[in-house]
Amino acid sequence: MGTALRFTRQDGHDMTQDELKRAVAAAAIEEITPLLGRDTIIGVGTGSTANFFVDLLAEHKHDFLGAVASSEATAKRLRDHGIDVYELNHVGTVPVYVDGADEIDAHFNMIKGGGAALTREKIVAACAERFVCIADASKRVDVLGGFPLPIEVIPMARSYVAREMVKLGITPVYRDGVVTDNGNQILDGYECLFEDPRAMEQRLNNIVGVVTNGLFAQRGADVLLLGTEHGVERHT
Ligand code: ABF
Repeated sequence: MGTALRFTRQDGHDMTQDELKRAVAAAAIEEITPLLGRDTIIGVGTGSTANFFVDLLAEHKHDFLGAVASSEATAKRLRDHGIDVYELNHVGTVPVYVDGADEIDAHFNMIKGGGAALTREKIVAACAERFVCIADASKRVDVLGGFPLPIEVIPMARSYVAREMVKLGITPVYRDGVVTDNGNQILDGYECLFEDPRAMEQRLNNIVGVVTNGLFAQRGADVLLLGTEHGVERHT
């Protein structure tokens, strides 16, 4: 069910994508505020939408203990704001993980990893009691696959994984020059729509040499805060 929260631009102009991202980030702050406390450690994602969230979160930094980050870039941004960053192994579970997506469907399955942080994103998501996805309306799709599917691979397995992707009907393209925070490489999968993302996520996981694929279906989002020109819609 969706409910529209506040916020429309009054001057008659269409909102920019950045304004939509900032709006959903602000809505995410409202969403997590009841969870904040002296001992609370929250999970924080990666990307430009997550960056807006981090910047707004900084205004509340005295209301919670710290954060677990899904990338080195986010860890740095958090620290630059004076927010303590904890290692996930020392934390266990987090009550909430807030992150963006490249695409999200009506069942809250997502494609993530355009920023190459998919593995750590999937790990933090797995340890989160609640996943809050923040996205502007351009990310909402009927079927996943318009955005190329990122797959993190062990470098020596890159060609093998690429051949296995072709067998599954996915066209692989090596993201040249990108090294993930884990020292691995990225193949982007084109020309395939994912009618059954959960099954495909499993199939891709079974390819030797795949570290993580960017389908987030087995553990999708629990809440979607979607920025539209009419306001932020909250979907659960
Ligand atoms: C992360 O940031 C990724 O999973 C996804 O690739 C990306 C979305 O980026 P942005 O918020 O910049 O559109 O959430």
